[in-house]
Amino acid sequence: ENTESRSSRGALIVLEGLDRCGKTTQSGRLYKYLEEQGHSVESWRFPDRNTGVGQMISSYLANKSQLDDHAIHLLFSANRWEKRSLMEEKLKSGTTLIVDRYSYSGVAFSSAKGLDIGWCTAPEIGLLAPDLVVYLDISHEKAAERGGYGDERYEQLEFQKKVAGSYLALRDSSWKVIDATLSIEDIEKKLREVVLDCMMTCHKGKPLSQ
Ligand code: T5A
Ligand code: NA
Repeated sequence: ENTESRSSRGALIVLEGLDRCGKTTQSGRLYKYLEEQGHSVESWRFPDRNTGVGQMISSYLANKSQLDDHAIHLLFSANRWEKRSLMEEKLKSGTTLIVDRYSYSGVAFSSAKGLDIGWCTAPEIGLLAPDLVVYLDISHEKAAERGGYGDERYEQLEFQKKVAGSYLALRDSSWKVIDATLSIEDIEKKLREVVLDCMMTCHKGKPLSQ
């Protein structure tokens, strides 16, 4: 029984990028594809606006409340912590999770405000480590042209430029970078390739880590 659960765990797949890079579009398509292929899969996103903490975040993003930069950073992190045990349960029971934003968003957006990177990273320690991070790469100028930014707090050209710089500093060789200016179908195809590859590695028994 042990061996079975070990060899059939799901993969933790994270999509990252600037606002409007296409994460929601691609998560939806990937979810549909994997489900049709018969995989056990769920589509998640952070912030998860459905929890109590998530509602505070949502109100802050909509400029309906003000919070100190450190306080909102910790709320974003708490929002991931409140989902951690469910996340572990799902992965161990064999469900693959496609997650739209995770810890890297937390660090990239807060450090773009000038907060210390070490301070930003500390509350993320102990959360589950992604098996795959896919960065949908687009310039802040091109992203801004898409459907226009709404009223949310971070949807501003100058700020997104800083966020792009933070992501660049965080990126490592394990990230898969996909050109987010390609057609939706081309991105989808590339995404499937890296995801199926990652799922295979997890099936073969790659341990879940923190
Ligand atoms: N945040 C988040 C933090 O500060 N700390 C944290 O810890 C976390 C988790 C909310 C904000 O919170 C910040 C980051 C964010 O600023 P959110 O609710 O996920 O995060 O909001 P966004 O990520 O900004 O969501 P968006 O909907 O703006 O962007 P998506 O999901 O990346 O893009 P998507 O798929 O909705 O597409 C945007 C538009 O582009 C078109 C789509 O049709 C749509 O109109 N599009 C394309 N057009 C041309 N070519 C393509 N390939 C296209 N793909 C999509
Ligand atoms: Na989104």
